[in-house]
Amino acid sequence: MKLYGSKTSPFVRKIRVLAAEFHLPVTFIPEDPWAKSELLLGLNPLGKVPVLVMPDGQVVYDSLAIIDALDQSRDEAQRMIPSKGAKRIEALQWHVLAHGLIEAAVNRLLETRRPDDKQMPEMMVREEQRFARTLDRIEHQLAGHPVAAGSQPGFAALMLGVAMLYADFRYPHDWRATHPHLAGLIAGLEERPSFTQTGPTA
Ligand SMILES: N[C@@H](CCC(=O)N[C@@H](CS)C(=O)NCC(=O)O)C(=O)O
Repeated sequence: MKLYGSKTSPFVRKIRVLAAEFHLPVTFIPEDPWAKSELLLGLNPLGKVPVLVMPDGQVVYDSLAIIDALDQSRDEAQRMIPSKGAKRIEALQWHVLAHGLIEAAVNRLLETRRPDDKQMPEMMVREEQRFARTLDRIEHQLAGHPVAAGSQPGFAALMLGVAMLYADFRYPHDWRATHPHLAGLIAGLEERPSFTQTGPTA
């Protein structure tokens, strides 16, 4: 399978990390989504990465759809997202929280990149508040309900790891001191090959 994406995109990194952790046969092909190449627009009219091309040529875009496609290619017992029931909802909700953190950090970054006279500080504050609220909720949930303990980090830990390491990269602030359960959950992930091989400067 071929995965088109940029090294700095956290949406792409979600897929690369999962592919490495779960030994999925995914080949990474660099593609700058801002250049809007004919290739990218032909694959995905939204002009965004990640895009996955499956062995039979089927094209999948949007990171969650890609995660689902990869998951469906595995035995049911090995799935990252259980196929039904409360556990499925729980896994998807963890994904939503991690993905929402990424979106907030990306939106904040894009606002900082607009020309000075076009920036809207209230938009940055809005994203920072969204980020902070979500972190607090995650910390609260982890305090009462630890996820993915053990030597093999689970889906929630990996997705939150991608989100928080992206924050360290593009929105650095001291969230660890105030969110120790989250800090503990993702501690050490950055040393795993799935993370060292997929970082923005790897
Ligand atoms: N919901 C999409 C978001 C993907 C996305 O926004 N990717 C960014 C890269 S970080 C992109 O391609 N941006 C180009 C653009 O917005 O034109 C997903 O989860 O895959």
